Amino acid sequence: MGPPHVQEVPAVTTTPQAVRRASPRTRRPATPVAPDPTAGLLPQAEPVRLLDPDGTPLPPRADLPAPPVEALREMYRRMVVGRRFDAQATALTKQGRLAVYPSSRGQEACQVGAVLALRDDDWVFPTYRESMALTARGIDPVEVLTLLRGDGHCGYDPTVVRTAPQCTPLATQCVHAAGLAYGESYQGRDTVALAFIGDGATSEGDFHEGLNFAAVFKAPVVYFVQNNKYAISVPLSRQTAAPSLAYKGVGYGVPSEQVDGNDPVAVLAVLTRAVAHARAGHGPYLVEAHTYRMEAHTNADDASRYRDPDEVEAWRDRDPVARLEAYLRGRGELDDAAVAQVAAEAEAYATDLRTRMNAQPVVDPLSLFDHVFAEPTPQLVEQREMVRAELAADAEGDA
Ligand SMILES: Cc1ncc(C[n+]2csc(CCOP(=O)(O)OP(=O)(O)O)c2C)c(N)n1
Ligand SMILES: [Mg+2]
Repeated sequence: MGPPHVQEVPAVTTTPQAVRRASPRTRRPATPVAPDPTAGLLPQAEPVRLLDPDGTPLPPRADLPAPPVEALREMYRRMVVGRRFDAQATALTKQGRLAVYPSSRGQEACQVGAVLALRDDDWVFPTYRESMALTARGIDPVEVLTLLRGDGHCGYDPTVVRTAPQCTPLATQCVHAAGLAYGESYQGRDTVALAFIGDGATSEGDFHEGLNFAAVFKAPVVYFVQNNKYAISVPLSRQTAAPSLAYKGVGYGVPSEQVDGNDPVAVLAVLTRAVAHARAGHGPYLVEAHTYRMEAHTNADDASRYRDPDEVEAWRDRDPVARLEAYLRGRGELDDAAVAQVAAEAEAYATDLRTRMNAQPVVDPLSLFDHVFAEPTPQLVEQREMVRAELAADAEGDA
């Protein structure tokens, strides 16, 4: 009850049922019901899931074609090799061969599913967490790890492998992806750009600006949020009050979906549909995958200070690699021999990486000034000369 001088005003309802009920009593003509402006934009209430956590298939869905089994076998292979790569990279930090490594263990279905949903001539805009996606894309793992070794430059040529350098400033890749995708469509090409982003980074302005620009200009971008539940030590509950991150699309007119990110079949199916939407000229698409970061944020972080070990154990039961293996075995598409063959391939991949990472790279400090601008600015030329003179003086001092 409000104060006595304030008249109680009945709540305004706009549901079609309310309009129908009110009409006969007031004898006014029925108010036409406007079409739902959010139709096709909102995600399903529950994340899309096609496999149970133990790999048992769920009933097929009419709205979502199942990926071909050959693609799933290839997904399994790349996920197993990817997991071994990830473990090797973590070990290299302990040996002092890598400065820092953000693991994506537990996120294999997302990392590999995104790559398999794209064509080789599409573009990927990764964050620091996506080393596994880049190796799954076929980029040399030593080149992938170059930045994380402390080199000032990305180890691969982005224009050759159609993959931007891994972004550490959160969400900046969202605007880069929108710009590139718009440029490609403007020139009549049907390239799609996929931008990875974390749950925490959806709170950054660049995520919203990228989404808005892409929607207004119908840029063919898939924004792929890997909601791994933490932004370093900040849990999702302190990050957002939205029902789920996929609901952030509707405000920009971007169709969105949420998916079980540890269900490889669902991830590939949902991302394939999102990429097809963008390629067909309908503009951007937002996908949120519910997954979990099994390791600490990086090797420099101690996750036991802010995470309950029981929570981690519960996610171990939803392991995406074991889930896909069980599914493929159940369909007769994978046997012990095939599993052993993939494991041997993964081991050889890790051995080769270890051997090549043992070679100490020689980095010329002056290369820091290369590739910043096509034509260096006068300030850069001056700074480069200062560094060169200092290095020369040091060398003389040593002699
Ligand atoms: C603009 C900016 N602010 C802060 C940071 C520091 N930072 C690095 S990673 C990170 C957490 C990001 O979490 P999330 O987006 O969920 O990605 P995840 O690491 O979980 O993959 C923060 C705050 C940064 N790199 N850039
Ligand atoms: Mg996160």
